[in-house]
Amino acid sequence: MKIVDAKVIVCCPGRNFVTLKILTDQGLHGIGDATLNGRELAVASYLEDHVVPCLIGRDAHQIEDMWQYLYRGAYWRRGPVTMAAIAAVDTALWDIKAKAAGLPLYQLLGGKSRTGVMVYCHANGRDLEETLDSVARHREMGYKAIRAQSGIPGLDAAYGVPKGGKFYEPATKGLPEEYVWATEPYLEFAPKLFEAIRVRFGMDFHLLHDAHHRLTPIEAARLCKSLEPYRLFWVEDPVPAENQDAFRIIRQHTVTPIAIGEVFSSIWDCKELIENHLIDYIRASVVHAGGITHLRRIADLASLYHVKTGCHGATDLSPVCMGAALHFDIWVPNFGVQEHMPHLEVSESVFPHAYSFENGYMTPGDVPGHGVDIDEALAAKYPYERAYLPVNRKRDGTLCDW
Ligand code: KDG
Ligand code: MG
Repeated sequence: MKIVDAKVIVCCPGRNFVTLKILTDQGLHGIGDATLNGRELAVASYLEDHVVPCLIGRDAHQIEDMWQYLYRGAYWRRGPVTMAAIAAVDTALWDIKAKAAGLPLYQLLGGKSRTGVMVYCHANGRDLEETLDSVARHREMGYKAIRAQSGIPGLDAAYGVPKGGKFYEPATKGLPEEYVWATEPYLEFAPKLFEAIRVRFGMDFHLLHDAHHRLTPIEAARLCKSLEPYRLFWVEDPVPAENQDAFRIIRQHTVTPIAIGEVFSSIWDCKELIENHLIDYIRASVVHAGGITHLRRIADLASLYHVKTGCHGATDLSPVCMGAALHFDIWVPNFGVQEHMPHLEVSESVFPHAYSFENGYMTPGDVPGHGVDIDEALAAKYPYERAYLPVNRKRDGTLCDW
């Protein structure tokens, strides 16, 4: 089955998405997500200018060879732009292969290991009371796992908290917004938040929290230790992951499970963390870690060390990524949890999909392929709009991690 065309579709139905559509001589097409939040056009150009010309005429069934060709053949390996582009090709080819077989994608991976994919939602509020209300609402919706983020007394902005009662969306249109961050009030407030949640709602559901790369190792150790009584499912991204020895310090102080990896683009980013038992969950995603082919390799390594998966699933990962992730999740033996941040209705209308949510679990659906498509005519009505993630400064103006 030959690839006859491939196009890169950039659209902004509520937020920016980059989608690769591969067409074959047998009339089948497949799509893959290539969205890199705030740097979308870099991946679009990488695909359009450098990858698409190499795809035409090649056999759409040769997924592994194509992956190696794009990874090794580039010479310049890894990195978020390259790996998102490879991921898009890989996801589209898995979609095509599954459609050709007349099977849902998870069947090609080895079938279902579970009946549903436990997903965690985002409960958030501008203060403790609003966050408690949000936890209550999400429990009523059936979620078994809830990530809680709250506004912090003394700070105007905190990660994961929407502004003006709107839906939380990290990127904003125009140039990057600048926020002020201080670690001290956060470390004081976080245990109070989780104590209040456990006192009001009890212990029989999973609680998660994202520190979003903002702490030093010893601060992260303090946070995780202070949260131990509230039995978190995980604390995510306690420190940035460039210096991975930092995780040893956290481990020496606490038994709170650690999750990391949404910014990772390959197995080499997490190899040492996994092999040294420094993390409990790996958050690499289909779109940012080289597609199904590479994510499967990461999960297999992780399984040797009791590390489970917890794929990133914020709204900047398109419904195409969500669909592919759910096929991966329902198969992967060492599954932990999947992040679920529902897309805006307008985004969903551009990407019709077969996946669904019920009572805390999601399922990928049973249509051939990964079950997500793109309505190109509708997508064309929402052209790209420049948008960036925010940046953070300390109170004295020093730039720090967002
Ligand atoms: O583009 C960045 C977002 O995907 C990220 O900030 C979301 O940290 C995030 C999460 O855990 O979903
Ligand atoms: Mg995160």
